[in-house]
Amino acid sequence: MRAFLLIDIQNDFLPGGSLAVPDGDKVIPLVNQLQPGFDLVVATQDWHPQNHKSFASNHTNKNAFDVIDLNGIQQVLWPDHCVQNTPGADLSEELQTELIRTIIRKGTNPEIDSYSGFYDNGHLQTTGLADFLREHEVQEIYIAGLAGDYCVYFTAIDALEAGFNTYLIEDACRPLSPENFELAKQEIIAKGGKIIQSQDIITTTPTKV
Ligand code: VGL
Ligand code: ZN
Repeated sequence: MRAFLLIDIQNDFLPGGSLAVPDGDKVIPLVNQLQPGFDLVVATQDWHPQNHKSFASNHTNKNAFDVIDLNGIQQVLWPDHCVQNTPGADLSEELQTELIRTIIRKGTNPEIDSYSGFYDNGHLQTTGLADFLREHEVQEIYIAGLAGDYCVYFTAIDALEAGFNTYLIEDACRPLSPENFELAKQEIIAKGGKIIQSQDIITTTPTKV
């Protein structure tokens, strides 16, 4: 079975949001078009309490994008984003949701960030996503969404480590930093993942002769 993971397609990561990914909205028509081609569609949702320690606002004398040590793990400090039950945390209204089987919420523990859809950044706690996918006999995972160099990247690495055949749909992702996304893609390839384009999986109807 082939699963499609839609990573954090939420208002705060879209143009006008508090942690907007450049051209983040461009992925939406593509992922909408791709969804019916999969056996299972799962979405993730960054879902932080207001006191989350990945927010610069919860530290004194720190700015957004500073890097700190948070409980032994390097942590980039972000602007407040995807606060639980706020419009910024909602999935985009442009995103088709009828085919989404389940939504994995992550980043709820204020003491640790959670980029991957599978685990927090310390790999201390699972979200249950790997078990859910295995229960549905998923072997192939296709990943798209935001941000390409953070949550998409960490989800892909964990998918590979969990033993799934992993495909990153490059044109259905957008990164915060193109340079970091290049490095991320190289690491995904080095770990056995594949970088593909949406064209590679859209099954085109044969044209009439
Ligand atoms: C993300 C930074 C902080 C992401 C989430 O979805 O890539 N990035 N929280
Ligand atoms: Zn976050």
